[in-house]
Amino acid sequence: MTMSTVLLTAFEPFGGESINPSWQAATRLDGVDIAGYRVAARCLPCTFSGSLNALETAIADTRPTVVIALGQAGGRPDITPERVAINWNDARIPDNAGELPCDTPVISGGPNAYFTTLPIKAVTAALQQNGIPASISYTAGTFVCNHVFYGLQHMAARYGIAKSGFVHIPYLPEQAARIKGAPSMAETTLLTALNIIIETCITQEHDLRTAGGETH
Ligand code: PCA
Repeated sequence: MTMSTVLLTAFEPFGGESINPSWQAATRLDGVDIAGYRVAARCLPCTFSGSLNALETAIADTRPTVVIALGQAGGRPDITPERVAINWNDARIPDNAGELPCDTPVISGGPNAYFTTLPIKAVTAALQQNGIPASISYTAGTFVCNHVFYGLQHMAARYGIAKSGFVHIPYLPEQAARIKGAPSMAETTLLTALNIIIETCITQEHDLRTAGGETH
């Protein structure tokens, strides 16, 4: 019997950085088995025009049951599983192809938004219980990460993906060292976190119903 696959996507560096923590961590899990699943890690270009084609190719190649897309959220202090992807592109900085879309849809005619189908409250609780700072985020921004998250949710049903979503991660210490006051998370902690995230997404059938959310 062939093993089911968890596809872990991450991004190449962008915005003048020379590394992206999402790929630094994800690449180390390529080919690893977690909770009876095989992890396939793929790096996506940080471009509006190329990221969704690359994602679709990765999905077609690996035929995953679960897809967890990762990206860098520089300035966030903790790991943030995302709740919602919106059908909106609005770039503050050029992407890696120099594109700067302003107020365009990710997919013309698509629904305004998609929710994650990952058990993000269970993921957040599991991370916290293991001493790793985490909180749910209610915006993945309007740059390439949101673009990929929206596109992923849009294609999930077509490819028989049971659970999919997006998780933002902080800077690595070597990135934060160049920006006064910037928070960061060590790569070893990130790797522990990714193992917990993957295992929880595989094993948790229904999300927890615990109080959370934001008041502002
Ligand atoms: N973070 C960016 C795009 C690529 C990445 O890692 C974002 O949050 O949109």
